[in-house]
Amino acid sequence: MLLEQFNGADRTEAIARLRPCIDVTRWCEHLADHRPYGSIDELLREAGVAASPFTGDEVAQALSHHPRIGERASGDSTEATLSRSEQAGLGSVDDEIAQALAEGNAAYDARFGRVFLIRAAGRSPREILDQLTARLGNDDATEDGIVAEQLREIAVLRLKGILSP
Ligand code: 2AL
Repeated sequence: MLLEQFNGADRTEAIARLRPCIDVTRWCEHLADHRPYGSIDELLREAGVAASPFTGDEVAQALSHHPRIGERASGDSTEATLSRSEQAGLGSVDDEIAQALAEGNAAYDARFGRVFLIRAAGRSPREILDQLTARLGNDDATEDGIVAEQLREIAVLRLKGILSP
């Protein structure tokens, strides 16, 4: 979808286009209601503004859509396609890293009671594993801040992808 089309779409359509970036209604509505945008950069800036901060409930809602690191999203929704592309580098990791990621995911879930989330695009499996291991040592408040930031990064990257010609 081009920026012009996004600017001209009716509100419901614009919100539907944004939803696969992150399922936070307030964020989608904010971006739809601040149209028109003069450039993609302007839209991306506004996306950051609307994401700062996400509330705890918004984070929980958004996390429910993210498959675990190392798990391929199924289906052909926009959201699943984006997730598979972000996690493409994890498709052929060696057994040792795959096993360590699975164990790390389980440990994170036990420690924080939610899915471990990281912006996977642009990161190697080793870097993701190292971050997972390091973040297990965080206190709750630090980790809450990191998760919100990772969600923001994923949403902004997806938005960029959706609106690139
Ligand atoms: C994901 C995902 O699906 N895409 C991404 O960047 N990170 N999942 C996750 N648990 O971090």
